[in-house]
Amino acid sequence: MALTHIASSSSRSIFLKPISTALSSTPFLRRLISSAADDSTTLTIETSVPFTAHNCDTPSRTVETTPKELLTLFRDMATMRRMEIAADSLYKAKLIRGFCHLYDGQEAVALGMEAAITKKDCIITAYRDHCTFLGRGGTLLEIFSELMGRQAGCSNGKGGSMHFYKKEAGFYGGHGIVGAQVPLGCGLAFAQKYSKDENVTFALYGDGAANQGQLFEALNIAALLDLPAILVCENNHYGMGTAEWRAAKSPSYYKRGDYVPGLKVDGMDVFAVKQACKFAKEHALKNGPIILEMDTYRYHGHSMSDPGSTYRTRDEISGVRQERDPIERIRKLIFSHDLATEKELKDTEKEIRKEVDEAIAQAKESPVPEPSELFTNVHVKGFGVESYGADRKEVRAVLP
Ligand SMILES: Cc1ncc(C[n+]2csc(CCOP(=O)(O)OP(=O)(O)O)c2C)c(N)n1
Ligand SMILES: [Mg+2]
Repeated sequence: MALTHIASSSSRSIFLKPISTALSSTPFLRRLISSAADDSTTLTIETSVPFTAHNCDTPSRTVETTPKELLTLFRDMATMRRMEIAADSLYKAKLIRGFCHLYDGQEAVALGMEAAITKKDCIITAYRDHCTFLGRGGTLLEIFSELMGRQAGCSNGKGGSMHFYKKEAGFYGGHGIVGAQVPLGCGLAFAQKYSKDENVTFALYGDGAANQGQLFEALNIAALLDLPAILVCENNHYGMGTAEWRAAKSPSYYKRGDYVPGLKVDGMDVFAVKQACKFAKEHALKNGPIILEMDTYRYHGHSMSDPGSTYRTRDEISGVRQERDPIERIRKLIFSHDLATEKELKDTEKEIRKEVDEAIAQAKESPVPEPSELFTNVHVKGFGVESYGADRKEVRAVLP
């Protein structure tokens, strides 16, 4: 790995920025400002492994970053990790009910993508959506409130774990039907192309969803119309308890678009993800759709009802933690560039834990939705002709 030398520790000036405005800067963080390299210092990092391409060039393995970005990525990733661990505990305490799918292990995908794009680009994903929402600027309070079904949640406590949205930041959910978000994402890309706004849509789906027919139908139309659609297959190697090799004749998901180019990316390396997403955005604006296969891993079971250890070995899970963990990779980079000490990063993690606990306490104060809310946001009352009555023979028309 090629790592550049940076300025001496006496000139360090780093501020570990919180992931969202919800996280306040604290005295401890101000102490971290005191470290090396101003923002203009450029660090050159090489991605963990080369990219593998299908019908396109490969992006360079050399990625530029700054001390500030490295430290911010550490903080943001550690926040995501802590948030998901806390959600696990809240679920076990029965404060979160229903479906709940955690993202720990996959954080580098959400953050690397975010680092390459703007909030005018759109993201749409499946039900494993907590960290994507945080990456788009959502707050811990909105997340924990939504998870616990409280009014302060991002969907007013009516959506729950699988239905997070932040339309003003280009986040279109949060979808429970496997694969359904991909055609919707292509629709968003259609709107972007139609309005000539030079933005793209990232539609994320899993290795299980990759075998669905609707994905290929949407891809065909997207390719015919050269839509700026980037299909991101988060290959965590399992669809519920089914290993990829049992479900897919070809698990080379980056090649599955046939006539659509694709890239295989180390999804545990946030800089590889960033580089690939930058490359894909440029490609999509010029040429139309592209597939990115992110090689990643989920530490938790599929959802909270799955212990996650019956269809894979504990050694496999601990092996990934030891060899490929996205947070540990950044921690090592920070040390090798002398940007923070072990203690400073540990203290940052402690501080994050406190922020998460405070958000949970605040979320618990938020009331559950009013009973009358049961009947809102279900259907939009539309215009048109409606038939009603026992035999549906009576007709009523509502004109605009
Ligand atoms: C149309 C449809 N079929 C089945 C399910 C049940 N189901 C939920 S998640 C899932 C597995 C999806 O795996 P993958 O696409 O790899 O995503 P991951 O959970 O690994 O992120 C299945 C079969 C569903 N929600 N929708
Ligand atoms: Mg999967």
